[in-house]
Amino acid sequence: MRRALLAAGLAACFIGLTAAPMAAMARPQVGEVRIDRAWIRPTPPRAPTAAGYALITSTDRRGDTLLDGYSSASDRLELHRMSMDRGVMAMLPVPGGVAIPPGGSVDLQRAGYHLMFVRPHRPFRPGDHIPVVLRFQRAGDVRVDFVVGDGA
Ligand SMILES: [Cu+2]
Repeated sequence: MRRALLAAGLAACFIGLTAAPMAAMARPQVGEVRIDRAWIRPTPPRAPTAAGYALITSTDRRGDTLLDGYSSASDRLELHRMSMDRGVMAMLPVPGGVAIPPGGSVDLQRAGYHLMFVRPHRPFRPGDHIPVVLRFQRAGDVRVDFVVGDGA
Protein backbone atom coordinates (compact mmCIF):
# COMPACT_ATOMS: atom_id res chain seq x y z
CA MET A 1 0.00 0.00 0.00
CA ARG A 2 2.73 2.43 1.01
CA ARG A 3 4.70 1.51 -2.02
CA ALA A 4 1.68 2.16 -4.26
CA LEU A 5 1.20 5.59 -2.69
CA LEU A 6 4.86 6.39 -3.15
CA ALA A 7 4.68 5.34 -6.79
CA ALA A 8 1.61 7.51 -7.27
CA GLY A 9 3.47 10.44 -5.69
CA LEU A 10 6.41 9.95 -8.02
CA ALA A 11 4.10 9.71 -11.01
CA ALA A 12 2.44 12.98 -10.00
CA CYS A 13 5.85 14.62 -9.68
CA PHE A 14 6.91 13.31 -13.03
CA ILE A 15 3.74 14.61 -14.67
CA GLY A 16 4.29 17.93 -12.93
CA LEU A 17 7.79 18.17 -14.32
CA THR A 18 6.87 17.18 -17.84
CA ALA A 19 3.84 19.50 -17.84
CA ALA A 20 6.06 22.57 -17.52
CA PRO A 21 7.56 22.47 -21.01
CA MET A 22 4.11 21.66 -22.44
CA ALA A 23 2.70 24.81 -20.81
CA ALA A 24 5.58 26.80 -22.23
CA MET A 25 4.85 25.42 -25.69
CA ALA A 26 1.23 26.49 -25.42
CA ARG A 27 2.20 30.13 -24.90
CA PRO A 28 0.86 32.09 -27.83
CA GLN A 29 4.21 33.52 -28.76
CA VAL A 30 6.73 31.85 -30.99
CA GLY A 31 9.70 33.71 -32.36
CA GLU A 32 8.60 37.23 -33.06
CA VAL A 33 4.86 36.82 -33.41
CA ARG A 34 2.48 37.45 -30.54
CA ILE A 35 -1.21 36.51 -30.47
CA ASP A 36 -3.64 38.29 -28.17
CA ARG A 37 -7.42 38.17 -27.75
CA ALA A 38 -7.84 34.95 -29.72
CA TRP A 39 -11.56 34.21 -29.60
CA ILE A 40 -14.36 32.43 -31.45
CA ARG A 41 -18.03 33.29 -31.66
CA PRO A 42 -20.21 30.63 -29.98
CA THR A 43 -22.12 28.44 -32.44
CA PRO A 44 -25.58 26.87 -32.32
CA PRO A 45 -25.77 23.06 -32.68
CA ARG A 46 -24.88 21.79 -36.16
CA ALA A 47 -23.58 25.16 -37.32
CA PRO A 48 -21.61 24.55 -40.55
CA THR A 49 -18.98 27.15 -39.66
CA ALA A 50 -17.59 29.25 -36.81
CA ALA A 51 -15.66 32.51 -37.00
CA GLY A 52 -12.50 33.25 -35.01
CA TYR A 53 -10.57 36.45 -34.47
CA ALA A 54 -7.26 37.51 -32.95
CA LEU A 55 -4.93 40.44 -32.51
CA ILE A 56 -1.63 39.53 -34.15
CA THR A 57 1.58 41.45 -33.53
CA SER A 58 4.92 41.04 -35.25
CA THR A 59 8.01 42.26 -33.45
CA ASP A 60 10.18 41.06 -36.32
CA ARG A 61 11.60 44.08 -38.14
CA ARG A 62 10.71 42.34 -41.40
CA GLY A 63 7.11 41.77 -40.33
CA ASP A 64 5.39 38.47 -41.07
CA THR A 65 2.46 36.99 -42.95
CA LEU A 66 -0.36 34.89 -41.54
CA LEU A 67 -0.78 32.20 -44.20
CA ASP A 68 -3.47 29.90 -42.80
CA GLY A 69 -3.94 27.46 -39.98
CA TYR A 70 -5.50 24.25 -38.81
CA SER A 71 -7.40 22.91 -35.82
CA SER A 72 -8.32 19.48 -34.56
CA ALA A 73 -11.77 20.91 -33.70
CA SER A 74 -12.98 21.34 -37.29
CA ASP A 75 -12.57 19.76 -40.70
CA ARG A 76 -10.75 22.81 -42.08
CA LEU A 77 -9.58 26.24 -41.04
CA GLU A 78 -9.64 28.97 -43.69
CA LEU A 79 -8.59 32.58 -43.70
CA HIS A 80 -11.42 34.76 -45.01
CA ARG A 81 -12.00 38.41 -45.81
CA MET A 82 -15.38 40.11 -45.64
CA SER A 83 -16.29 42.19 -48.65
CA MET A 84 -19.29 43.98 -50.09
CA ASP A 85 -20.37 42.71 -53.48
CA ARG A 86 -23.25 44.74 -54.97
CA GLY A 87 -24.62 45.47 -51.53
CA VAL A 88 -24.33 41.87 -50.37
CA MET A 89 -21.83 40.89 -47.70
CA ALA A 90 -19.67 38.06 -48.97
CA MET A 91 -16.60 36.31 -47.66
CA LEU A 92 -13.68 35.26 -49.75
CA PRO A 93 -10.55 33.22 -49.14
CA VAL A 94 -7.44 35.38 -48.77
CA PRO A 95 -4.80 34.44 -51.33
CA GLY A 96 -1.29 35.09 -50.05
CA GLY A 97 -2.38 35.56 -46.46
CA VAL A 98 -2.58 38.61 -44.19
CA ALA A 99 0.54 40.79 -43.92
CA ILE A 100 1.51 41.83 -40.38
CA PRO A 101 3.61 45.01 -40.62
CA PRO A 102 7.04 45.16 -38.93
CA GLY A 103 6.57 46.06 -35.28
CA GLY A 104 2.85 46.43 -35.90
CA SER A 105 -0.41 44.61 -35.28
CA VAL A 106 -3.41 43.47 -37.25
CA ASP A 107 -6.72 43.05 -35.48
CA LEU A 108 -8.35 40.47 -37.75
CA GLN A 109 -11.88 41.58 -36.88
CA ARG A 110 -11.28 45.30 -37.42
CA ALA A 111 -9.39 44.64 -40.64
CA GLY A 112 -12.32 42.64 -42.03
CA TYR A 113 -10.74 39.20 -41.70
CA HIS A 114 -11.71 36.09 -39.81
CA LEU A 115 -10.57 32.53 -39.38
CA MET A 116 -13.34 30.26 -40.57
CA PHE A 117 -13.68 26.90 -38.86
CA VAL A 118 -15.37 24.76 -41.50
CA ARG A 119 -17.56 21.96 -40.12
CA PRO A 120 -16.80 22.18 -36.39
CA HIS A 121 -16.77 18.73 -34.84
CA ARG A 122 -19.05 19.88 -32.01
CA PRO A 123 -20.75 23.15 -30.98
CA PHE A 124 -18.35 25.81 -29.67
CA ARG A 125 -19.76 26.85 -26.30
CA PRO A 126 -18.82 29.95 -24.29
CA GLY A 127 -15.71 29.25 -22.23
CA ASP A 128 -14.45 26.41 -24.44
CA HIS A 129 -10.78 26.45 -25.37
CA ILE A 130 -10.18 25.48 -28.97
CA PRO A 131 -6.63 24.49 -29.92
CA VAL A 132 -5.45 26.13 -33.12
CA VAL A 133 -2.19 26.24 -35.02
CA LEU A 134 -1.63 29.41 -37.03
CA ARG A 135 0.94 29.20 -39.82
CA PHE A 136 3.19 32.19 -40.43
CA GLN A 137 5.65 32.73 -43.23
CA ARG A 138 8.55 33.50 -40.86
CA ALA A 139 7.47 32.37 -37.38
CA GLY A 140 6.16 29.04 -38.74
CA ASP A 141 3.53 27.14 -36.75
CA VAL A 142 2.24 28.99 -33.69
CA ARG A 143 -0.02 27.13 -31.24
CA VAL A 144 -2.82 29.25 -29.81
CA ASP A 145 -5.81 28.42 -27.63
CA PHE A 146 -8.84 30.31 -28.90
CA VAL A 147 -11.48 31.00 -26.25
CA VAL A 148 -15.13 30.79 -27.21
CA GLY A 149 -16.91 33.96 -26.12
CA ASP A 150 -17.73 37.50 -27.11
CA GLY A 151 -14.16 38.68 -27.60
CA ALA A 152 -14.23 41.04 -24.61
CU1 LIG B 1 -15.75 32.98 -43.56
